Amino acid sequence: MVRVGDSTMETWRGDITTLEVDAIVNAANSSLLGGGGVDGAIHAAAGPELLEECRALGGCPTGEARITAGYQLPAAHVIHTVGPIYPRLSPERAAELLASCYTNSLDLAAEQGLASVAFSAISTGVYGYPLGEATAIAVATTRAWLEAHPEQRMRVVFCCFDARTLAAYEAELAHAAIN
Ligand code: AR6
Repeated sequence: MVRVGDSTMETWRGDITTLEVDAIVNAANSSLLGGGGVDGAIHAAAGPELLEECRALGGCPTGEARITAGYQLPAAHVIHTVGPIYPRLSPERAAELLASCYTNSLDLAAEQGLASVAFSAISTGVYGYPLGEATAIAVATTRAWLEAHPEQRMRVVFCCFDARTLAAYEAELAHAAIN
C-alpha cells in the first residue's frame, strides 16, 4: 500500500464484481450498453437494472466517465469510463485519453462524496493498451490526483484480474513509493 497524504493506493487480485467499495470502475465502451471482459462481468453481476440506467445515459465519449448505482453488486456505485482503443490512436493521444479516464473517474467519485474506489485495468484487455505503459499512467495519474485533492481521503484499489497485471501494478506502486 502506498500513502499519499491521508489517501492510499493498493493492489488487489481478483474479480472486481466481488469488491465491497463505494464504487468500482468499469472499462466500458462508448455505448455504455455492455460488452465482454470486465464490462460483461459487471453487467452480469449487477443485473438488468444496470443496463436500464446505462441506456438512459445515452453513451459516453472516450476519456469521460459516468456514474450509476451498483444494483446487485456489493459495490454501491459503478463508474463507467471509456478507455482509448490503443491501435486506433497515436500513443500520445491514447496516453492523454487514458489519463482522463482516471482523472474523470476520481472527480466523479469525489463529487459524490465517495471514499473508496476500485479501478479495473482500463484499456489493457480488448482495447490493446500495452500493460506496462497503461499501468504507469494509471498510477501516476491517480497519485497526482490524490496529491491535488488532499481533503478527499480516498482509498484507491487497483483491481488486477491476472498475475501479469498484478505484477505490473506492484512494480509501479513500489516505484511510486520511493519517488
Ligand atoms: N474483474 C476485474 N478485472 C477483469 C475482470 C473482472 N471480472 N474481467 C476482465 N478483467 P477489458 P478494455 C480485466 O477487455 O481493454 C468490453 O467488451 C482484464 O483482464 O475488459 O478497456 C467493453 O465493452 C483486463 O486486465 O477492457 C469494451 O468494448 C482489464 O479487465 C472493451 O471490452 C480490462 O480488459 C473495453 O476493453
